[in-house]
Amino acid sequence: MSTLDLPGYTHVYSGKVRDLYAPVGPDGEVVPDQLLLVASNRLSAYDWMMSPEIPDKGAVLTRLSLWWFDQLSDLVPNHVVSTDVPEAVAGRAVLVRKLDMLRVEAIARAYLTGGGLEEYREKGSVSGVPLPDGLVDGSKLPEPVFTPTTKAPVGEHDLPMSPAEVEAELGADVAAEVSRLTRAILARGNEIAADRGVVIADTKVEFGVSPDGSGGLVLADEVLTPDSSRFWPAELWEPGHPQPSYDKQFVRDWLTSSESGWDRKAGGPPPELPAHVVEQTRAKYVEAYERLTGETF
Ligand code: PZK
Repeated sequence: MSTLDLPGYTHVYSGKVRDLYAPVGPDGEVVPDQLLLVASNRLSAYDWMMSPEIPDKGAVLTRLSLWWFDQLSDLVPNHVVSTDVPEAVAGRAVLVRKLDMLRVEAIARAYLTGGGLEEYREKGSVSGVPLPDGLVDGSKLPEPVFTPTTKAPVGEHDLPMSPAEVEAELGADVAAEVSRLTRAILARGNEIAADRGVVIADTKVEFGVSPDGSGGLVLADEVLTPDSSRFWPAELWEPGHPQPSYDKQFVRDWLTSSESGWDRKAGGPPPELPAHVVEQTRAKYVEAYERLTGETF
């Protein structure tokens, strides 16, 4: 993975699709209260990193996240400090307040699919919330449900957390606030997206608190992007079967078609994406941005 040489910053950590850098002060000391969050153009599908990268993906996600932080600012404060960042990452990086991150993946679901659907089929409930009979893949839930998971290390999969486990980790008061805010963020997201032809099935958000212990929860990371959420084109929403993913569908469809020649079950890496798949995927990210914000990318 390419760690960039950014003037005034030192690399601290890389995830699958994002990189963290720490600012370095004039004395050469790391600035302790800020981080540079860089969104890459990397894309993963079926747990593999694709090659080549998707041009502009990092910039689309960064701009979308910044736009959502504004839309949500009356609900929750956020970690954004500045978008004045080094030239090499202009448009796809944000300087943020360094927080103590909660050790819980805060997920809310407004529609039933994926792991939530499996749990519903087994138990008739999701994360302890009883649901009506007769729901199918893609059904809209009566209201958003909080379905937290653990934060697994890179390469491992997150596991569902029970309400008791979340309370043990965060305390009852913070746990209740994380649940309330996560559901409110998804509800607000869907109020806005509904007018613009996008369904936000579910989303994962991350909260932190100031290291000095002052103040309440702060919304961090990226928010309501195609990487942190399931976006569905509203005109194609039809409960009863898996919905096409807004962003990765061209990649998944090509990888599983005879054209790619890839045998997913054989365990080997996927082939290079052809230019037309890269371009169609870029176009879907841009379309999601433009539909939601009403702005040209
Ligand atoms: C923080 N991540 C996610 C994983 C990345 C980013 N404001 C903050 N303060 C402290 N830590 C984080 C944040 C934020 N946002 C975010 N991990 C820690 C993450 C992998 C790569 F670039």
